[in-house]
Amino acid sequence: GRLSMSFGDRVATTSQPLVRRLLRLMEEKRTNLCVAADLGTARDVLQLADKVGPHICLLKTHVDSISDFTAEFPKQLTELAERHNFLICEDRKYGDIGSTSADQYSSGLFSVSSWAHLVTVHALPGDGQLTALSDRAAGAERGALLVAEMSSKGCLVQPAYTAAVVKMAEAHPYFACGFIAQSSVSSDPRFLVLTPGVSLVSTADGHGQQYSSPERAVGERGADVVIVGRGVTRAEDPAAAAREYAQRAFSAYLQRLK
Ligand code: 6AU
Repeated sequence: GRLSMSFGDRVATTSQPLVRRLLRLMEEKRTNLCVAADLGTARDVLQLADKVGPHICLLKTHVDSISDFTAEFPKQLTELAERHNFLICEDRKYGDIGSTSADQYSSGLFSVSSWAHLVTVHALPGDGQLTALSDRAAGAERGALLVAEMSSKGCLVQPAYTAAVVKMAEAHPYFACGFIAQSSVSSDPRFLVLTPGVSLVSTADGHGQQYSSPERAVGERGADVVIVGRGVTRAEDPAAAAREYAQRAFSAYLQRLK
């Protein structure tokens, strides 16, 4: 299953182009780190992306938190992604009826479908969102990560919900690329499991976030990719911090293969 296979060997198990691309990239670049670039201005996000770019497989944005967003921002971010060889995930957590989510995805100020390889989606409303978003992707290499579990204290998700989210992904493998989760929710090698709530400096943030280490996330809980925000963005040297998280997460992955 997923946990005992290398990223490279998993490429052949799926025809989803984006999953194939990301697995290859992770294998070749030897990184399974996603940095959550949660900063308030376009310049700060772009500067961070340039610094951490060499160490990451994926950069995650919350584009609606950027105070000075213009269409220039995704253009420049895409250039950095190409230069440093990483993919982009907009963490929008869509959670409405398919028609509404699809409009939010493909139009409005942010026009997310035109630049984000991946987006996060809450499965709660049912699978109409996946078909609607996928339609709007209009043939581009696009995909979704389904939120199967959350890192926050008091999260209402129950095991039966998580199991249903996994079933939904299994029914939509052309667009569902994997999960945001805290445990090994699926052993299917086609799906990526990404785990947020990873930090080497904090255990909580005072607003419900709960942290564990990269070793714990990858080795014990079965993450493929660790997502690190403030552990990197608030470090004195974000590039050095990203390098350290990447090395530790990738070592834990190699250890898992033994
Ligand atoms: O490392 P942090 O706490 O600074 O940032 C964690 C990042 C944030 C959250 O919006 C996101 O990960 N996140 C998610 C995602 C990725 O969907 C789910 C979750 O359960 N917990 C979580 O923190 O950008």
